[in-house]
Amino acid sequence: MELSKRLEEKIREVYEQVRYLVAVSGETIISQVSLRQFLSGNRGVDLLLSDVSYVDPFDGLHYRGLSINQVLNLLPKPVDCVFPYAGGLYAFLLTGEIPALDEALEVENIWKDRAAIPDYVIRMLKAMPPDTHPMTMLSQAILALQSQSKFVQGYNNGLQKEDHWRATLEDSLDLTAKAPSLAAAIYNIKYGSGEVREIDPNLDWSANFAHLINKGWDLHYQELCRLFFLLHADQGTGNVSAHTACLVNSALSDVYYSCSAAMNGLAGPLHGRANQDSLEWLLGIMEFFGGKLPTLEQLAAYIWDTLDRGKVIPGYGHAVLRCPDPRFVAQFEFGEKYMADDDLFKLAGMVYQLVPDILKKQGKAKGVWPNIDAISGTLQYHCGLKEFDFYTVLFGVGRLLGITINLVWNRALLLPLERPQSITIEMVRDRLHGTMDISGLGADTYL
Ligand code: CMX
Repeated sequence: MELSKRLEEKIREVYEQVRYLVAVSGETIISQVSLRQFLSGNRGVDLLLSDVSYVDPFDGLHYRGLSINQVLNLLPKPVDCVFPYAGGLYAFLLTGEIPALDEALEVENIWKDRAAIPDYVIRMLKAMPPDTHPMTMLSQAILALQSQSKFVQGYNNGLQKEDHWRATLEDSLDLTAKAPSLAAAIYNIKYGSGEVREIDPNLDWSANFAHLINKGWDLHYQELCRLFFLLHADQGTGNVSAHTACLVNSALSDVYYSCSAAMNGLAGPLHGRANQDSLEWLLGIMEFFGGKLPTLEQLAAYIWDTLDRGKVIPGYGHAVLRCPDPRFVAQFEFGEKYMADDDLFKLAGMVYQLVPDILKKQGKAKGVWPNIDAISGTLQYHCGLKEFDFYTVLFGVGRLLGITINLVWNRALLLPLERPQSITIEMVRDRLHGTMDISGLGADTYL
C-alpha cells in the first residue's frame, strides 16, 4: 500500500484515540508548572504533543518508541551498507511502522523525482555576500521555495481542514527531497567553484549529499551521511527548531515558512551551532598545545580555564538528557571504527573522559554528559569537510526530516493555533497569594 494510504489509516486511528481521550477526560490536569519552571523556559513541563520521538532523560532519544540502536538495526539498508535508507526512516517516523524495503524505496524514489532546485534559488544563493553564514543561506533558500507551496495553493482554493495534512505532506516531501541538494549547493557556492551538481539516481538520499559535494567516491563518507542524517532527524518538539516550526505552522503558515523559521532557531549557539563551536573549541586546544595532544592534566586545566572565562563547553550538557546522548555514542563508535588514529578524534575522547566530572565539580550544569554536537564535527572534519561553519546546515538537513513529519501530524490531528497566555510580574505575585511585597527590592537583591 502506498505511503499516503498507510498514513491515512494511521491518522484515522490516532485521531479517533485523541478525540476519545478529550471526550472522556478533557479536564484532567496532565502537567503543572512551578514558578521556577515558568521562569526557566518551562523546563520539564509537559506542554507539547508528538508521537514521532521522545527524549528520555536517562535513556536518550527514542524514535516511535524504539532506541537509536534498534532503529539502526531494523530499518532497511542499501546493499552492502551499514546504515539505513533515510527514506525508510521517513516512512517509519511518519507511520510508526518499520517499512519493508520497497516502502523505504518508495520515499527514496519520490525524493529523487523532486530533488531539483529551481534556478532562481541558485541565483539568489550566488548573489548573497560571500561572508553570509551558510545557515542564513539555508533559511533563505527554504523561504525562497515558499512560492511552490502546495498547501498555499490548496488553501487558496478552499482546501478542507481535514485535508490540510495531505498538502502538508506534499510540501514536506518536496522540501525534504531538495534538502541535500540545497545544502550541497550552499557548500559548493560558499566554499567551492559554485558548480551545482545533479543527484545521482543510483544513490540514496543521504549518500547523494556526498555525491553532490563531489565526495561520492568516499564510501565511508556516504555511510557517515546516512548515520548523521538519521541521528539528527528528530528530538521531540520541545527543542527550539522543532518547536519554532510547530508554532509557526500552527498559524497555518506552510511548511516552507515554518522550516525556514526553524533553521533560524537551529542556527543558535545553544542549539545546532554547538557542533560548529565544539569543533572550533577542539581545534583551539590543538593549536594551543602546538598541534600535539595535551596530557590529561593539561587538558583538564584548559577545560577549567574555558569555564572560568564564563564560557560553556560546547557539546556538553542538555536541557533534558541526564546520560551520555546515545547519538553521541553512535557517532563515537563510528569514529572508533573508521578514524581511531586521528588526533582530533583522540582529543574528543579525552575531553569525554574529563568534562563530565569537571562539570559535576563545577556544580552548575544539570546535564554533564556529551550531547550529539560533541563529536559530529570531528567526524565531518576527518572526512574532509573542514568548513565548520557549515556543520549546522548538515544538522538542518537531518532535522528537516523530523520537523516536517511533525507538521504533517499536527495538521492531521487538527491541532489549533498555539497561543499560550503571557502574564505580568504583578500577576505572578498575585498568584503567590499576594503575600510578597517586591516593590522595595533593587538590582542587587537575589530573587
Ligand atoms: N558548560 C558550561 N556550563 C554549562 C554547560 C556546559 N556545557 N551546560 C550548562 N551549563 C551551565 C549553564 O550555562 C547554566 O549556567 P547559568 O546558571 O550561569 O546560566 C547552568 O549550567 C544551568 O544550565 P542547565 O539547566 O544545566 O542547562 P540548560 O537547560 O539551561 O541549557 C544547554 C542546556 C544545552 C543549552 C547547555 O547545557 C549548554 O549551553 N551546553 C553547551 C551548548 C551545547 O552543547 N548545545 C547543544 C545542545 C544540543 C542541541 O540542541 O543541539
